[in-house]
Amino acid sequence: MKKTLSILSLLVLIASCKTIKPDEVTAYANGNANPTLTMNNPIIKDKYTGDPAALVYKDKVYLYAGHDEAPNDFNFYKMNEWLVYSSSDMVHWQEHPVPLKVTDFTWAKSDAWAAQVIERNGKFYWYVTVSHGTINGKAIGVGVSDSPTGPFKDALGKALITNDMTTQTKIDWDDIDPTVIIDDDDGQAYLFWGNTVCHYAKLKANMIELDGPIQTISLPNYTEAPWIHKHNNWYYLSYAYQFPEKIAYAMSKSIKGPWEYKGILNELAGNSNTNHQAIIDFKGDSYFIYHNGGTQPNGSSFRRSVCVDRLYYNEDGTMKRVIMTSEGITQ
Ligand code: FUB
Repeated sequence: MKKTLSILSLLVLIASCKTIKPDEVTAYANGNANPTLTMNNPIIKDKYTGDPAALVYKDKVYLYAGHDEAPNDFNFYKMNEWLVYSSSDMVHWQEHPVPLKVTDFTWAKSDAWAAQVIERNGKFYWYVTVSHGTINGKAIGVGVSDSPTGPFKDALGKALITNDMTTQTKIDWDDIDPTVIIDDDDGQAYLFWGNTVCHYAKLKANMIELDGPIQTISLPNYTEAPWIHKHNNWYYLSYAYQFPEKIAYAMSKSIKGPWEYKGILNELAGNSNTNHQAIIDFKGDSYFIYHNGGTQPNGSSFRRSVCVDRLYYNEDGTMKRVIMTSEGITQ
């Protein structure tokens, strides 16, 4: 009798159990009554995108990225053009027509690598990495437009930076990854760039000529992808650290340094040996924009996807370690 009761209780228990699908298990486990999870990362789901840079202009954010076009069986970068998206809320992104390609620079031969756009006096300057057609190595060119969404054209008709202008390292891909800032203290513009060596130089007010010598900054385990930004009177120089890359950063009270190393800001990004960050403030919040290789099933170091997460500062101006999420920015 006792045995029959136990079997009956077991049958009642099984009958009352709801079948929960894996997604729902995750949602319920997070205390979320709604089984539909919002996955806003990556923010662009129909194309592979890498090397994000962002510009806050008026009441929008413009996101610029390289288009990763490598076929699934090709294990290196295949990048011919840059893309632009805009958003008013960091959640919804609008794609604009392709604004710039390597072929817009007649002196360049390939490789739409990392780039950044800045506005000055109503014009938009896009500093881009490409491979030079006749001078061995990577080079930096400048595109210009009257609109943040382009179309952009070559502002100079030649490269701004070529490999033969920097001699600290023998590699021919050290002149990549430009980042640019106009110091709001005095209006002086600066260009930072480099792989292995972090270079910087002043730019003239016309934004298409250097204004003085190329200088270097020593940073621990510097690899590439510098991003220069200012927040509450501190200058921040974040960069890709080691390889595979984490993102680390240094701070200074002057754009000319000295730079004080502050540690790791972001850990390795999933399934990508690069991480490439952009950092902005927008409508009172701070954001960390980066790429990973997390798109399934073919995402990788050469088929990357741009993601956004929140960035937080401590009282002393240091930045808290970024927490990369699948949810991304939800409101
Ligand atoms: O996208 C090509 C290169 O990969 C970039 O220039 C680097 O920063 C790394 O993200």
